[in-house]
Amino acid sequence: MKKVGKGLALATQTLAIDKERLLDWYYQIVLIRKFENKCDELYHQKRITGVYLHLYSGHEATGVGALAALTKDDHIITAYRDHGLALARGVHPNPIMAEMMGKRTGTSGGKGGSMHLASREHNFWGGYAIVAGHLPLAAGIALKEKYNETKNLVLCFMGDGATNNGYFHESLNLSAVWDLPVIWLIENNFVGMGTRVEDAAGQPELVKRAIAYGMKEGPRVDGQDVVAVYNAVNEAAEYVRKTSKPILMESLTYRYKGHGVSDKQYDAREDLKRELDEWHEKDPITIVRRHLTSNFPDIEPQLDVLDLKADQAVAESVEFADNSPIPDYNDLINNIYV
Ligand SMILES: Cc1ncc(C[n+]2csc(CCOP(=O)(O)OP(=O)(O)O)c2C)c(N)n1
Repeated sequence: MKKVGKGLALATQTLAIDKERLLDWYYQIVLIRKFENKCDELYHQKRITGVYLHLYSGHEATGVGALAALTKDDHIITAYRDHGLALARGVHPNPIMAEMMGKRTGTSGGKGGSMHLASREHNFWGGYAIVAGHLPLAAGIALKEKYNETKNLVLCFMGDGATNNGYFHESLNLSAVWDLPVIWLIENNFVGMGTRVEDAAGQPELVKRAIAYGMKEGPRVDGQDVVAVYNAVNEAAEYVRKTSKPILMESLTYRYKGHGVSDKQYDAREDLKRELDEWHEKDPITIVRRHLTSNFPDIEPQLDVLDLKADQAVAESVEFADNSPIPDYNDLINNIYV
């Protein structure tokens, strides 16, 4: 498996043959960034409501690179930082924005909101607010695929904070005992709410936990570089499909907007401001742009067009959500099992 840095050598070869793909990744990363910025704005205008709004800004390369390595029959499940992954999976921005604004046309009819995006037709199973609560579900979906003798796998994203929850132990252990086809992907942004990884984990190199479960230890990949992430997840997926065994891997990334958009840590702490500035220098957009401009010298105008296209998609999603009805009483009592 490739570690941070090494992936880039291979990445450059991939680039030369796949300009269109790289352009598509650029568009997706920019779309997620712009979508999240708009959500931030709408939240502060109280047009998106709810206790929290967790943005994927900063993590975009991890989501886009990882999902590009899957087939449409594979499954994705994640925690509450889920908007970017829904977009990267190809869910249309309109129903995502409508869900954010609690509208009937949203992915969950407006009843899930920001933390519970899901789309059955995309095998995108959410969107969970209970830290690590989705890990047993990932194992269950993988068990179903194994039982049906398919080659489909489950890609389960989680934050570093999830690795200290009992569900993590139970799910990873069982997946190793039962040889379940899961990629357990830790998005390590180095902090869970306000707790640093090194203050919460005896082994801060989280991927090493795999050893305890007799599971393959995957790479710690540079999560800011879409190509490195794609290559690493692609390789992990090949391993899982070939062996029907799980793998644990880690993507090193950073959340730009704090835990949620009301998080004021960055206003109060100079050290965090410096840390944030350092991560901005390794921004996913800068890196993917660099891949493109260094390989294709005349590409800039095409990137400008994609920027504009992303602006339009976001504006259209807000218009769609604004013009959508709110759920009515029947929607409220629908899908309730007694
Ligand atoms: C079981 C449980 N415990 C505590 C919380 C409160 N909580 C919400 S998010 C969070 C931090 C999780 O951090 P991490 O998994 O690293 O994800 P990140 O926010 O960094 O993406 C905590 C403790 C919760 N939602 N569920």
